[in-house]
Amino acid sequence: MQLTIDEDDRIVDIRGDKDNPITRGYACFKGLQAEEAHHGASRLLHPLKRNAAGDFERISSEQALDEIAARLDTLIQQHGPDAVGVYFGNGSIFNSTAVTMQAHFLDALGSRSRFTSYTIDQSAKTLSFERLGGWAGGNLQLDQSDVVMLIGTNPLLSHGLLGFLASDPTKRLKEAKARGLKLIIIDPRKTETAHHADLLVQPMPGQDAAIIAGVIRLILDEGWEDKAFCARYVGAASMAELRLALEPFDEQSVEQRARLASGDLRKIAELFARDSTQGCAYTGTGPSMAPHSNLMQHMVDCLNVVCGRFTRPGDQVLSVDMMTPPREFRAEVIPPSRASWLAPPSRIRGSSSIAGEKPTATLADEILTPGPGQVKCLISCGGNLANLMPDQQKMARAFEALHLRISIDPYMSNSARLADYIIPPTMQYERADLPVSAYGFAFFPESWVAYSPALLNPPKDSDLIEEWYFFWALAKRLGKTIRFGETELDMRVPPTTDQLLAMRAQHPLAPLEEIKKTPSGKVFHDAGNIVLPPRPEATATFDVMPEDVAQELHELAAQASSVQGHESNGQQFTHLLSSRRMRNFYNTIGMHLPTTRKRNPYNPAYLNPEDMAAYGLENGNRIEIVSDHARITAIVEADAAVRTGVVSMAHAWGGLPGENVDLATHGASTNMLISTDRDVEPINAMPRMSAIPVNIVVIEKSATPSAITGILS
Ligand SMILES: Nc1nc2c(c(=O)[nH]1)N[C@H]1C(S)=C(S)[C@@H](COP(=O)(O)OP(=O)(O)OC[C@H]3O[C@@H](n4cnc5c(=O)[nH]c(N)nc54)[C@H](O)[C@@H]3O)O[C@H]1N2
Ligand SMILES: Nc1nc2c(c(=O)[nH]1)N[C@H]1C(S)=C(S)[C@@H](COP(=O)(O)OP(=O)(O)OC[C@H]3O[C@@H](n4cnc5c(=O)[nH]c(N)nc54)[C@H](O)[C@@H]3O)O[C@H]1N2
Ligand SMILES: [Mo]
Repeated sequence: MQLTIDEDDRIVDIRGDKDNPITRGYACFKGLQAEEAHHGASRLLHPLKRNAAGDFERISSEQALDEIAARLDTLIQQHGPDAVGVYFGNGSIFNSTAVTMQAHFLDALGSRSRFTSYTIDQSAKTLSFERLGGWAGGNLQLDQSDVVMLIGTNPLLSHGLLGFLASDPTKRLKEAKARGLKLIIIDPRKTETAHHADLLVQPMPGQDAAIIAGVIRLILDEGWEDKAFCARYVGAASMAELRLALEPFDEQSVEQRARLASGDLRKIAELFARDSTQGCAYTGTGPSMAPHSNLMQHMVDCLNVVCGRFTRPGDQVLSVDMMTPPREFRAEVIPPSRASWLAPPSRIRGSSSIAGEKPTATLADEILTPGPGQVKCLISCGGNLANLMPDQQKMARAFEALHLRISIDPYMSNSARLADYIIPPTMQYERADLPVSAYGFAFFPESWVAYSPALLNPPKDSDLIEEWYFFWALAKRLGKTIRFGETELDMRVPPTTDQLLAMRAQHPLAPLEEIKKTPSGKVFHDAGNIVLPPRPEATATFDVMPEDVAQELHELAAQASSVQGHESNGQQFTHLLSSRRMRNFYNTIGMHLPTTRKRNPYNPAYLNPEDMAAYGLENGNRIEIVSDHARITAIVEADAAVRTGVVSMAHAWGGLPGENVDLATHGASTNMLISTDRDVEPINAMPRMSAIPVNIVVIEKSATPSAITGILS
């Protein structure tokens, strides 16, 4: 970004940086709100502590740290280190010093109570990688693809297809289409991205595992798979097991259960496998939040395997993570590790830990369930689980049960409102940073890295700390030593942010001093990565149909849905509620900015006009949405892009459970409708957050919607 800053350290203009090779000057609406985000009246500028009367009063940050450390010390002595839990959410997940420090803080304490937004997002991807195996040759980029299939992701709005269509997505997609790229979209809603599709298929949500199973079956029956790749990297016996398990997923029964038009499945298989040679299928949050998400991801990854959609020896790896040490890219299978299956089961519903993290959907139960490991203190950094956690009612009880609640947040979020201490941090342009990086994953379409310096001083008379400092300063007070990556930190004198960033910059071509030389960031074309042939000893193959996957497919086939309605826990429902995101917010980020809120005062329940008519509804009318768990009131809006039978509605709205907030200015929370006790996936405990069976109860019909349209215009 390019900022114009006045002499009072205030942003007066902000725009995309045309010299940045990744964004090429593109910036989204949310990023352009930085002026209000940094200088607006809703920002918290001092730490707050809840007093005996239950009100917040100011406290200095060092005093707050002293008091919190004393409370933690007692809790750890009484209950052990697992009593201290951290939830690390989206407000902080891209802060490269904080994300590392919080993890090493928990290491230093010896606490296993680590939770992040990842496990309530798309952890199915990790599980599928562990069951099926992965590819050591690096990812195909858009420029290397002649087809792309997007299943339940809307990157032109969400920028959520990381590493692929995240930065400047619309132009990148248009350029690829002009080159001849074919785009297939599977989504119950004709999304912004779907306007560019060559083939759009609009099934009921929650049917993707069956749809892709059917597509693979068709491909195998027609012989459109990559036979040489399958022979070398899967094996004949495994291919036969795969085909056998797919037997129930014939075209007709899949199209019927997903409510697709006859011939849709064949069109997908033809365009993806028969008429194209390179390019993958990708998934997003839609299907990863619907039932059978782990199976769904396995089937999608399996589709890419049987079609051999991977880099080959001699191909260039266009995107390398320039913050992690270099590695070789080889045309080999990374064998299935089953790490999450082998990890000791959690005490909650036998779920596992995923990459060392406990599933976030089990956090409320980890707080409410007595016994060893019970979480008594929750440090929430950049998270807002009072809104974002499915089964919001249970999460509210969990907040109440906690002995100590800390929110590191620049705003009075619903979670911060429940805290004992609120610690507001310095924000984006007040601290130095590097791009997001996680080992082995390239988040950008090219081998790019950039350093962004602290450009603003924090507001005058404020008392703000950097997020990493909170964790370092607590560890120091508790007498613990933090290892930051490979480096043991001096616990007497705090490091500088730049020192920490230098420790994060681990690629020999891109040490921090080198990165700093190019303010818009640098693409390392000389990272020199050509995919190498496999080593002779690398004989691992993809495990396309392990026993548990076959069993899950078998169970899925047995659940052929009735054409009439949707059954859930013994009750019948007419519609399925489908997840989606809103353009101007990032979950609850942006909710505290009055100009953004004025544009979107609430989250509508979008219905197809045919469904609206069937219920006699007009825009602005109120309905009740009833699930097998709870009921919420929502305001309807017609959207022809949504298929019939579906309610498409964003999460992250509404007040706290029991609070009587005005629907027209606060919206409604879909997380009230979701149970985390049942209908959860094994291993990662993902709740049913999309394809939720619901009924619609009209409570206000064709009333004049003037009050509401008034706000909208
Ligand atoms: N503007 C904006 N951008 C965001 C966010 C935001 O809140 N607002 N959130 C950020 C976050 S946290 C994330 S994880 C990413 C997510 O990025 P995406 O995964 O791209 O998220 P969505 O835009 O919600 O797209 C999900 C799509 O799935 C569809 N869908 C719902 N259920 C199903 C289903 O069962 N099957 C299929 N096939 N489709 C289904 C929905 O109609 C929707 O179009 O976006 C990030 N970016
Ligand atoms: N029903 C339903 N539930 C969902 C989802 C869904 O699609 N449907 N999506 C899920 C997904 S994909 C995700 S990722 C989670 C997200 O869940 P969370 O990460 O808990 O939610 P966010 O709203 O992104 O929380 C961001 C918080 O960070 C604060 N913040 C903003 N800037 C900063 C900063 O610079 N520093 C700090 N410390 N804080 C900051 C904001 O004020 C806000 O309170 O929600 C999940 N929950
Ligand atoms: Mo997310």
